[in-house]
Amino acid sequence: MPAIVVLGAQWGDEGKGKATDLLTTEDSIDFCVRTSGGHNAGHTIVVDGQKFATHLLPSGILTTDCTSVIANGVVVSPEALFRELDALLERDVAIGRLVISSNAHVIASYHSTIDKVTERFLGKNKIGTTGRGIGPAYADKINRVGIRVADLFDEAILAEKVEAALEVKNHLLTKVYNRRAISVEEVLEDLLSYADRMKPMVEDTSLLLNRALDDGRTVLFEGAQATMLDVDHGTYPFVTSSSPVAGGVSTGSGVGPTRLDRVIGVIKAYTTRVGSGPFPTELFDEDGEKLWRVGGEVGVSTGRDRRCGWYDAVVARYAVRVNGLTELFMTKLDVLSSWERVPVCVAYEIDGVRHDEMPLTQSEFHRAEPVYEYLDGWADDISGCRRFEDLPVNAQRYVAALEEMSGAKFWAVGVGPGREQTVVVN
Ligand code: 2SA
Ligand code: GDP
Ligand code: MG
Repeated sequence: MPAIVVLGAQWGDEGKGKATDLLTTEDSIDFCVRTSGGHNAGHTIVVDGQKFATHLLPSGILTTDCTSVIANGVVVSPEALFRELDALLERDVAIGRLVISSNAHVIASYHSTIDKVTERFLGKNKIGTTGRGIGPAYADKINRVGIRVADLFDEAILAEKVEAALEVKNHLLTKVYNRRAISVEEVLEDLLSYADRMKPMVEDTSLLLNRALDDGRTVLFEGAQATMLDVDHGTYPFVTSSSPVAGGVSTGSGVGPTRLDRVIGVIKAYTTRVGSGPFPTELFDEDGEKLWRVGGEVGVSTGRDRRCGWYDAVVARYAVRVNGLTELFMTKLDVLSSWERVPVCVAYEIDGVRHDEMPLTQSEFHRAEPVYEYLDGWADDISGCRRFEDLPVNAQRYVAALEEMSGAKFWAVGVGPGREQTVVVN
């Protein structure tokens, strides 16, 4: 299977890093590609008990014979890029080759300033962004005042673009937000300081990846954020500013949709969400506290607590549909050990009407009440299980029931954070 997509089927932090890492080690992946988002992502990988977190870098960076690609759909903060690379090098980890698209957009310091200022201005209506400048950088891209990686290597063009980008921003910052203006010279100096180190990494990544596929190489597209955070298909406006769905892989990489062979959705055995926005199965009781505690549900990039709730099969079916998922990878089944009965949301009730699919409008979704089915739980610790048959019968039934409700086959189930703590289902 030459082109594989791994993406988030819920609100992020499903364990995409682990799924990618597993594929990278098992199937000898030649290229590991990020196609959307930026250093707002936080992917955790545990190898031989050692914990790694990647943010902007593809998880494949930890596999030496895999080329990691930051494709055109990503927004790149050069500062965050080198901070992350240097942190890995300081740990003496052997890393693979890194290639960056010349068309990827750049996050400059003013993007994160504007991100934070806007959130503060919104007050209780804030999105709960990661404050990394993601939204403002994508807004500039769409407004056609963005800076691309290629611009870093032409000082005159860069100066022109930074000046144009800051014209309106400085007006807003000084006149509306009561902040000091950002200096063009300071931004230029900062961006140019990364140019020499970045230049050898820059290529036409669409050409690179299409040629790789022509040659029968295996390419893994690693998702960041998730379906329900997608700017089109997610819980708008409580979303990120990119397209983490399968469609975004093509626009974000310049690899056409007909070339994608497997589209794997990563999904937790329950649900979590960071930031604001609707979340029908969210728990505010001791079950929610227990999921948070046992699951260790804290953001990898910002350290924010994740909101926790039960599995939502309506969200799962939606993710299967909008991404055309060929299979699902369920993580964190081990976290559910010890509940007598595990509720699973099979539909919503909105204004007294049952909805088996996502409602038409966001206002209805805000009012959605979960309709639960209760599945029998299991008490045994399953983190040592390595074959599906080794799981307690009720855990096997839980997986089978979720498979049936969600509308896609489970390829594998995670029973712990470690690379080896995985049970292949079929
Ligand atoms: P942004 O910063 O503009 O992308 O924020 C917009 C919304 O997208 C959500 N978002 C995320 N949700 C879960 N995980 C994310 N990454 C980190 C991680 C989270 C962290 O993987 O652990 O460390 O806090 C992520 N990135 C963006 C965000 O919460 C907003 O709802
Ligand atoms: P990502 O953003 O989708 O890559 O996910 P994160 O790394 O932000 O969050 C997933 C968390 O779950 C990480 O701490 C992983 O180590 C952990 N994890 C992944 N799979 C499993 C699993 O099957 N069981 C347990 N207990 N933890 C897991
Ligand atoms: Mg994450």
